[in-house]
Amino acid sequence: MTPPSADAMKRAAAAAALESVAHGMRLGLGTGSTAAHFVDLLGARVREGLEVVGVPTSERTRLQAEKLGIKLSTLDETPELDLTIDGADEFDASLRLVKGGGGALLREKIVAAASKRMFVIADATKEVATLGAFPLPVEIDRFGARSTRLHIERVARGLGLEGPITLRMAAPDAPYLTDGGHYIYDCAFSAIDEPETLAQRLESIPGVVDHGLFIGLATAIFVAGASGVRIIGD
Ligand code: ABF
Repeated sequence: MTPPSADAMKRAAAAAALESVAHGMRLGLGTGSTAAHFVDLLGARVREGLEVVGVPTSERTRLQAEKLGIKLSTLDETPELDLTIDGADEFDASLRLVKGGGGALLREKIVAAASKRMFVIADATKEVATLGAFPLPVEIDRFGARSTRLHIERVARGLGLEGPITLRMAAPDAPYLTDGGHYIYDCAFSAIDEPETLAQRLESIPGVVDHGLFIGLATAIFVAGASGVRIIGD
């Protein structure tokens, strides 16, 4: 039997998480190709009569959900959510995540923090023993970007972390800008042995807006592999 494609696994994880969505829920809608599967499947359920309200974590997701006829809101109108469903770039067995490869980390974290529960949907290739193989995105204010980078380097060195720190580019001469108008440094640290400490130290740098370490936010991870979907947590 041919193993399922990564895309089929992403959709399977999304479908499994969708089973927990109930009538009347206020949902955080994640960003990325796995979250897009969830939004697509949710749209089908909404067409069948399911009533929910969604708060999108990016303009991309907002456009997709709008086209599918999913009722949308904002955190200003709906500041507390029941459940957020989002993808991740990496996760470990302690439900710690690296997110932000798609550039939506700040809104993703704000929405997740506003939710009672956060379900992560992912294919099994994203499970790691130690976070950090995926370069950690750090979102920074454009003002003083080079000074902020020096601070990040110092913090990293203090924790024995090495590896290139690269300004994310949208084009050869144009830095990538997040929905909030910030830059992203992708930090290829390889193995982050103390994610909690790194998170705290990055948060203490004035120019850092946020980082892609999500700790204590995910309540369950739906991991789709060749033999089906496994749930970590909850
Ligand atoms: C978002 O999408 C991000 O935080 C993460 O970077 C990315 C995962 O993308 P994909 O589902 O396409 O692998 O959830």
